[in-house]
Amino acid sequence: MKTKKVFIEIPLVEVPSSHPRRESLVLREKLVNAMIKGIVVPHGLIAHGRGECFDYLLGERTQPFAKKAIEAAAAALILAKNPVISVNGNSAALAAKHIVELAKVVDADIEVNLFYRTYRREQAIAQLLRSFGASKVLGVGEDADAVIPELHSERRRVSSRGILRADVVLVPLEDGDRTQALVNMGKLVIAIDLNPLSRTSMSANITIVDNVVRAIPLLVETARRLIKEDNRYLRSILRNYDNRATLAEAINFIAKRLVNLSKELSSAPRGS
Ligand code: PTJ
Repeated sequence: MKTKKVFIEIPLVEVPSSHPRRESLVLREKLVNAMIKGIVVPHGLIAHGRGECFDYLLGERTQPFAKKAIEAAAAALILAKNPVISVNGNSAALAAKHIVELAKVVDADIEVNLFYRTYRREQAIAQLLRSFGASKVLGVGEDADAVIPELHSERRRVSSRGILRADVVLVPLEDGDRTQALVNMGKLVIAIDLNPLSRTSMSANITIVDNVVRAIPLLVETARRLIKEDNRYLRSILRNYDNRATLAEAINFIAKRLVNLSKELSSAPRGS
């Protein structure tokens, strides 16, 4: 991929502890810092802004439909023969520590897979994951030796030891094309996407409509709990899971929340 070097002056700010939107601003700073380190691309900041908007609509909480999807996702990852967690710039910047933890709990491989792929970014992301204890990171350099059929973006390049042979793939912050291509290859795809209307959300087998910063730690906790259960119970969780119903619940939640908020506003006394 051709690259362009630019000089951008980025003011570094300390988010005040009293700021009412502190958590959200801290996440922005994390992403900007990760961009300075070459982990996140500028396009990733735009993607985050889209996510922020949906997170606002979801009340910035893990809602019951997301908890249900997290339970199904944990069951699928535990039951999988070759589970792989696909990592891009944004998910590494926001959740590297918990991605490594999850990989250990469910015995999954971690693979770097980038839309805007450069060797330098692959290495920076792998290095970050290693700093949190990842012993093996696939998809870096020559290791991305295979290709996903039907795909034209850089996301098509995968490891034959990882995503190519995986039966279950977790894709936090993904694009719709690759999700569909992975599903077409017969893999069970788990997506984490704040937008229940995105093509990724619609194409995945299990969609966790939540922020990766909340969903991945909860996935770790849920996997730790479910790993003690027998396979029959785990398979029954998967059998009873309906992704279309989950997405419908998420959309319904947003719709109802907006109606309720507008009712509250119109019934409040003027000037309040
Ligand atoms: O690191 P790279 O090169 O692989 O590039 C990654 C980006 C994110 C730039 C690339 O995948 C991209 O362009 O993504 P999109 O198509 O903008 O999609 C991002 C989706 O993730 C949107 O549907 C957002 O709502 C959602 N999203 C953004 N931030 C979060 C999120 N979902 C969960 N948690 C978030 N923090």
